[in-house]
Amino acid sequence: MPQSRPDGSRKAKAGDAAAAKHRQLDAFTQGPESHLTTNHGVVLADNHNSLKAGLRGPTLAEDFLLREKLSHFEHERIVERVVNARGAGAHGYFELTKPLVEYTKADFLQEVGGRTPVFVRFSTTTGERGSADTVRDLRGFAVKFYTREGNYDLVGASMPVFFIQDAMKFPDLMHAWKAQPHSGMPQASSAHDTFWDFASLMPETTHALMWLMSGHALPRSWRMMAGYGVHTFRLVNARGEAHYVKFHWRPKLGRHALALDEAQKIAGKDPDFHRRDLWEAIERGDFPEWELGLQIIDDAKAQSLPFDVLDATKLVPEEMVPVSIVGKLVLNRNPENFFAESEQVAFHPGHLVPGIDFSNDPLLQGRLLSYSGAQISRLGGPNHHELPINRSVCPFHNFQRDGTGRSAIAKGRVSYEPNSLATGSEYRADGGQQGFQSQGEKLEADKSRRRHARFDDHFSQASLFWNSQGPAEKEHIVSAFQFELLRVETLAVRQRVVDNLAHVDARLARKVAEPLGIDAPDPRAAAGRAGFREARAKLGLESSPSLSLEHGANGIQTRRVAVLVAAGVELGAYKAISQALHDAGAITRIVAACPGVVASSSGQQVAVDHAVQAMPSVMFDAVLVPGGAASAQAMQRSPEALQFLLEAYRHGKAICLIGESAELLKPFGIECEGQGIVVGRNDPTTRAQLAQDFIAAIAKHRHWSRSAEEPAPKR
Ligand code: HDE
Repeated sequence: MPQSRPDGSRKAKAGDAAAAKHRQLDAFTQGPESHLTTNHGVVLADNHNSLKAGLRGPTLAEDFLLREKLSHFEHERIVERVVNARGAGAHGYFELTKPLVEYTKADFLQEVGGRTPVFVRFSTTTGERGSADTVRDLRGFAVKFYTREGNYDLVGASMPVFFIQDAMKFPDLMHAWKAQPHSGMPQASSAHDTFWDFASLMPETTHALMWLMSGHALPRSWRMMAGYGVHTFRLVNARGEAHYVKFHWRPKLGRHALALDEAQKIAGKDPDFHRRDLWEAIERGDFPEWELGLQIIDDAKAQSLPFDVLDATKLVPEEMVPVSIVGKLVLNRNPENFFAESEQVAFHPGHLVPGIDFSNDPLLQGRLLSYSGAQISRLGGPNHHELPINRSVCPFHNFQRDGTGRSAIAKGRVSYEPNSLATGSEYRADGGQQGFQSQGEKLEADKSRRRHARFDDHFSQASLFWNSQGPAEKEHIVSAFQFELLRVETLAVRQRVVDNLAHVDARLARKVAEPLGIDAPDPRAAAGRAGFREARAKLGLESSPSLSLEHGANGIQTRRVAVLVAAGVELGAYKAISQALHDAGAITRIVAACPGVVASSSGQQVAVDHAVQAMPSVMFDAVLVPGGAASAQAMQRSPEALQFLLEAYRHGKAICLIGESAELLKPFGIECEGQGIVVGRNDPTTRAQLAQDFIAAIAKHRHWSRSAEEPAPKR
């Protein structure tokens, strides 16, 4: 494997920088060759037969070729991440659209149009490496910026708040959330006793629980998921002035959720749903994009907020501090190798560059102490910064030395500082202006293991979140709590959860409690338990619209539309609508009972993209059923086709029924007009309108107002 030389330069123009990481990685890539060798370059004469004593005799211990191959195989797994094990990543760039000179001296945030190469890894939090993508979970959204001043990692998440306030509780939270230690179950799920036992005894989790029980925890795609820095960080400008900052990633395609039933079915049909979606979008050239938004908060503003900006269980409502858009993130290149890149990438909230600093958030402070250890046990030693995916694009130099996996060959006899025998340079720059400067802060305090009283409010923002949800979102949250708590066997745990919820909203708590076989929620019982705090901040806000997924409209770009056909399908209207869908950026796929071709009503051969069984409705965002008497009749007789349609209906998807196919849902008592169902005739004069109506229905993403009950045939 060739050794790379860091080819990024501190002097390179900002616009050139995006290519620097690609060039660096390319120096390490290895394509297939015409012959095989050992790991030491010796050509293999035979890669099929081990060395044996005679044709039928035992294998000889001297077979070093077999030994090398088996030994490498035995060791080719590494420890998975203790959390966020399940994930995948992609390369891209960050481009600044608004200069931030006033707030930060970070080089990559100075020049508008400047591009910085990035690697982004998305993950679930709790599941193991082989678990499914679409489970209900908080997701990781980790961005490594390869800046000219070194690597900067923004190791964020898909929700703006976390479950706990202090790092001391993180191992407990994760132990309670992950599989139970005695049985190793359940996988990638919060729906079990230990999670809710812990959560119910820690009322500070309540706000994050509301997010976890909402559609925010079931993203349709990573490309349609927001990201947040979660903690409050600090930007520091060249004059040494600091502002608090909150980071937001806003997906260009909007934020969209799956239905719970759909997410669960996808987990079985295609556990790789999210990573496949990202991979395929990038391969198609539909490069996912997010805006970077900042909430910049000066000290006085921070003091005036009715909560503490150092508390990671709180967000800063946009009504209090607006989000200003300063850049965009584009992912445009899939990794060459999953293991070398997505698995070996090593993030750390302490990877900072001059101009960005952390805050005293006690959860973030704990993270600073944690990530290196995880990387060392995962990647086998202290030299993981030398792995190609982790290398900075600017040179690195210090006198650290040796250790497992060291690949740099440091020249000379000096590995200490100060010294006069290396270059003769004076490395001491005490108090100098170069390099990373920790933000000065006057601290005079007694050591203590207590929390500030401003951390005591556990419910006001949970109520704000609840009040900001639309009716369908509220139903989602209620049924999510019910689903999870019905799986909790210990009734006392169920009771504690609803008692806590009574401090969020009395109706929410009552609704959740209905099927649980417990007493009515009792806020006073919650108030009597350890961990409960009386404090409740006055937010002065009834609701905050941006907390709802219904907030903001987006087009139908990259939405997957199934075109359900059978022999005798009428193509006229279909062709016009399909063209309109493509023009709006959607992707259509012909789905039929069997692979191959289907003959249309005019005898045309229609190529089938997928058989119904291989590509169920949960793989699509909408369904179009063209007309044709024979086609509609065939579907009426096909349980698979009807199941496809009914499932799409139940998951709230836009459905367009043309001509005779308009009859398909009627036997199930489904009103075939409105609520995302568009019905039209096979009539050339109405096709354009039909297409527009269907597009508008898809753009709404889901029509949650439909009954969630399983439609059944009506007699
Ligand atoms: Fe992490 N976290 N975390 N975390 N975290 C890890 O680092 C940890 C926290 C997050 O794609 C680990 O390399 C502690 C909050 C992401 O590779 C580990 C605490 C948030 C990723 C670790 C937190 C995160 C990790 C596991 C509380 C949202 C995956 C292996 C003090 C902002 C990054 C590893 C990737 C990974 C520790 C809290 C996000 C064990 C101790 C809050 C996205 O070091």
